[in-house]
Amino acid sequence: MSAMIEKVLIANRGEIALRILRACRELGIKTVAVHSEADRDLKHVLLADESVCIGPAAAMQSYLNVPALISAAEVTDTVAIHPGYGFLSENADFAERVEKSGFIFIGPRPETIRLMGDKVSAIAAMKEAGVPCVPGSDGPIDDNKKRTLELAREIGYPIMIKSSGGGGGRGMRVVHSEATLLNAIALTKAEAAAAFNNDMVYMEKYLENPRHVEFQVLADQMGNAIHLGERDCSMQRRHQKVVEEAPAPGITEAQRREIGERCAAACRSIGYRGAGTFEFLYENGQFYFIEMNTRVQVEHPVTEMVTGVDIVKEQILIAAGEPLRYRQEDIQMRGHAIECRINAEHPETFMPSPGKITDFHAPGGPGVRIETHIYSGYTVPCHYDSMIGKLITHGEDRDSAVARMCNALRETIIEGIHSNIKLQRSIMRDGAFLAGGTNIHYLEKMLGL
Ligand code: MV4
Repeated sequence: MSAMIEKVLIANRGEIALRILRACRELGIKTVAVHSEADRDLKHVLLADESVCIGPAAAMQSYLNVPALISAAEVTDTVAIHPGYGFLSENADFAERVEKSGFIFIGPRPETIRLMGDKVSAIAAMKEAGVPCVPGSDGPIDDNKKRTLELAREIGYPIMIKSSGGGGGRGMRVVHSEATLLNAIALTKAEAAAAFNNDMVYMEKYLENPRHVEFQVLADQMGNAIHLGERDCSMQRRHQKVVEEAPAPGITEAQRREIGERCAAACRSIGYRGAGTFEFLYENGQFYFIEMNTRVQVEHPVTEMVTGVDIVKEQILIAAGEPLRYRQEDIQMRGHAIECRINAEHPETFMPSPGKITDFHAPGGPGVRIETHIYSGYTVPCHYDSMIGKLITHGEDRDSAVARMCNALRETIIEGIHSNIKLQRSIMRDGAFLAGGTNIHYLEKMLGL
């Protein structure tokens, strides 16, 4: 048994900060909350053993302020820093600064974050490790225009141009024919240079109607790695996931074992550490790797509900140097889980709807889980993401998880601000959603966009 981490600094806010605080409490670890001037009333700040104000409301001056975070860790005698998701969670320079300052970064090694942050190097590493990828340029597009046109013809149109420094939907362009290819590459390169300070771009076959299916992995520091099955996150609008579920409808146990084992093997081959997610496009029964996320994800609870594994606790135990507590054969998927993201947003315009929550009533009952930091009287600040919580239900099968979600959404009362609860209720009653297996374009079509 390695020395347990005595104190964790939570370098995040909102529901995930509360989720991390709860995992620390279960492990008997002291917590330090850091918060901006706009976030003094966050629930996890009130619950933490210690709290430090790290700067003004603007994220650039608080949650993204590396010197302020390192100082907060120093003055509180912090042992480890949990970055949550968003903010600095996938910033290799931050992870490096954390480690160079003598703290444990609860996440992968900085070099791994850097490898996966660069999509060209991530795809090369995954292809080498035996993970199936999208047919494409297998590297950056160079100045050889003749070779580029040949390559595109071999891949076949439509083609997608992607920025190596992008990801998550930023810096990409679809090309339908040879006539517009070189111009599209030049435009994407110029945008990438401006947005990511990196003009490297690559090509992939454009998949027209895929689903977004992702695999959760855990890897310890002794070289053990397992997968926790997959999630379907196809229900999205403008690259913002709206509903997630586990398992993905229609995926067979054989496919899960095959792709999951390839992801776990890839983790072993690159010396991955911590929790991670392999993102795939799934079309016509085939999986195509597109990106890897090196953080805990918003939608991790659906995997927790079907596997019984506490992913955030495992992240902390792995960072403490513990060996994985599960072998692959210990992992069984039980039933079905669905997550509805709850956003403070206008139902028609999807514009953020910050303000004071005058009344809040949480749902409950068997198989109902809520992850939120809101309470009656809490004011949602305008400075951050509009997601204020997540409703997760679990049932013995998909229909029962959906039925529990319908009930939970009906019971939920949030007064004083607008929310997307009505939208979530309409998704839960939608025929195509109920049938399962809708693709990444479905929600936008359903909304008439
Ligand atoms: C693609 C694609 C189709 N073909 N790549 C968008 C986010 C980024 N992670 C990758 N994305 C896509 N890559 C190929 N070769 C379609 C998308 C895509 C998408 C992917 C997942 C979830 C939602 C999406 C919405 C639009 C486009």
